[in-house]
Amino acid sequence: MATCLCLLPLLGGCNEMVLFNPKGPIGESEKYIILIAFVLMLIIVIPVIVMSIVFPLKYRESNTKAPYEPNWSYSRKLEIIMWVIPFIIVFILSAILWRETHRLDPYKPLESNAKPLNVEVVSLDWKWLFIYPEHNIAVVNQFVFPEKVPLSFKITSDTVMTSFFIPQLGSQIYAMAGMTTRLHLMADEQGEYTGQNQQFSGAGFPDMSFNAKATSQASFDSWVQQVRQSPTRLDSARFAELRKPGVSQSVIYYSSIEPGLFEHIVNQYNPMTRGSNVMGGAAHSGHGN
Ligand SMILES: [Cu+2]
Repeated sequence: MATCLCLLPLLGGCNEMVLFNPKGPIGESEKYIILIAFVLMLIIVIPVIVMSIVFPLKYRESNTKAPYEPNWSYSRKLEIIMWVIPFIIVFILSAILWRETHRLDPYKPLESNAKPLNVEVVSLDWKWLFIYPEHNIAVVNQFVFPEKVPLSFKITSDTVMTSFFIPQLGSQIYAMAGMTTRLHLMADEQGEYTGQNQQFSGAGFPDMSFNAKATSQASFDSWVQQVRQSPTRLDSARFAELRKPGVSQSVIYYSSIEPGLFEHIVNQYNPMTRGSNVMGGAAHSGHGN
């Protein structure tokens, strides 16, 4: 219990308590879970702290006024308190966690009247690639999206296992080679939020963060047009270059992408589909597979 208390301020990261400043419905619900678990645990923690100070003081050898009962061994009343209260707390915590875990299932689409934005995320050494399949564009280390629109992520890794996390939007999820994980988030307001890798992945790990920018729908549309002006197309040769280990100091825009790129990245790790050759032979020269 004491450990939980000590860790609580750390949950928000180094400087700001970002988990307590959520900007979307998922993050908001998760803040509520942290707080209610914290308060429920205080029901045990506070009396224990008080008793561990009061008991030694009151029953010290020099205090002759305190009752001295060397043969005392059992109290039904105390046993009931010591078992029933923790039982009730564990029961309430379990019920809340059961309900919220299912309600906040990262694979479950969010309820909204707005049409979701599909985003494919690829974790690389040591940068994040964001593919917007509906817009046929891709961006490295920057994730721009409209506010109040549900985000439907498909996430994979083209390197070791990493963890995709935008703390102010909530719910981190692992990115794994050869697999696709899903995540659904939404931002309730415009703003710039930090996105990061939460799982150590080698030398460039500290630089593996990105800017997640929630804008108005109009700003998003003009941003898409801006990305389309980029002279660079993400074809298989460029992707082979991009996936080489290294930190990307700047944001990279790709005006168009090789069709089926995300599926190809996932499938290259699957022995059954590795030969399917979605992108053509050129890609494989860069993969070493
Ligand atoms: Cu390949």
